Amino acid sequence: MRDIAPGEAVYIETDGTLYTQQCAHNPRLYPCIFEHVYFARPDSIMDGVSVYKARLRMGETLADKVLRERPDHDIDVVMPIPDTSRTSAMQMAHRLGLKFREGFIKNRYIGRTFIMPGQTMRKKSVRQKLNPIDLEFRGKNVMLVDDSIVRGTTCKEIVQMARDAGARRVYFASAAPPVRYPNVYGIDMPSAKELIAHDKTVDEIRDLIGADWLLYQDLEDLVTCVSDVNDSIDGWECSVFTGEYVTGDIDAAYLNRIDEARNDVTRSGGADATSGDNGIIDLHNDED
Ligand code: PIN
Repeated sequence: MRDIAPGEAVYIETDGTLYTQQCAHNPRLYPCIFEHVYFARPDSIMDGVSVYKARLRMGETLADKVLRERPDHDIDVVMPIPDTSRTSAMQMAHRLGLKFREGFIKNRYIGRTFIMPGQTMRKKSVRQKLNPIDLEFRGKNVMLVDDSIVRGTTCKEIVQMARDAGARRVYFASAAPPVRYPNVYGIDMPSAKELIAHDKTVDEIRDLIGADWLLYQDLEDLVTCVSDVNDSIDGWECSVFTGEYVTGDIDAAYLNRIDEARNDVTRSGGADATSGDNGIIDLHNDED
């Protein structure tokens, strides 16, 4: 019906009665940029910005970065890692004048992996979730495109799957910049230590995921992809990329607390697990 204003609370009773109230003094509109990267549905329009269009632009800016970094690149084919990155990958291929191919097919009956506690479970479920079409890989230099790299476990497995399927070189592009800091505004992301990019350079991450070339979207470009549509947007909440928290009330002690609550040991109920409600909102974002 409409966007919720910054600082506005909305409460709906079970009988459908709706209450809204502005709760903040001097609210500023700083929408979460990660919604556009991954969480939002592509058919959403948030604060006047189309998620689909933003993702198309992310593909264009990635293509431009390819041409900046390697004007003589040898990419044969651009491939999305389904589902979110499909829009960006398609536009990236188009801009580069390359073939767009669906090399990985998703098993619709397995859920998302990155909110699943425990690395072993996560690793196993990638191969259950995605199946390669070998003939699209054999002897080719493939540019795989994903919306983001968070823990890096899935990406690593996918790069290996592409090699096993016969790819000559495996390149990897992320439509988002390196995710280096935790989200504290409601997205249940891993603790900082579990983020592959937390204290790593791009070259180190490339080696860890086993790719021949790793290309990250520049933050400046990502911001361009969602800008110039709505003048009332004061800025974008980009803390997972920058570590700058717009509310200005996030200190080291707070980050340590969520780090404790979010690590895999705690979540799987291991020795250090805290019992009861840890205040984290789980986000189950399955599309099917
Ligand atoms: C999955 C979208 N997307 C894929 C979520 C994997 C990070 N992961 C974030 C990439 S889908 S990892 O399209 O919605 O199915 O970096 O943690 O390995």
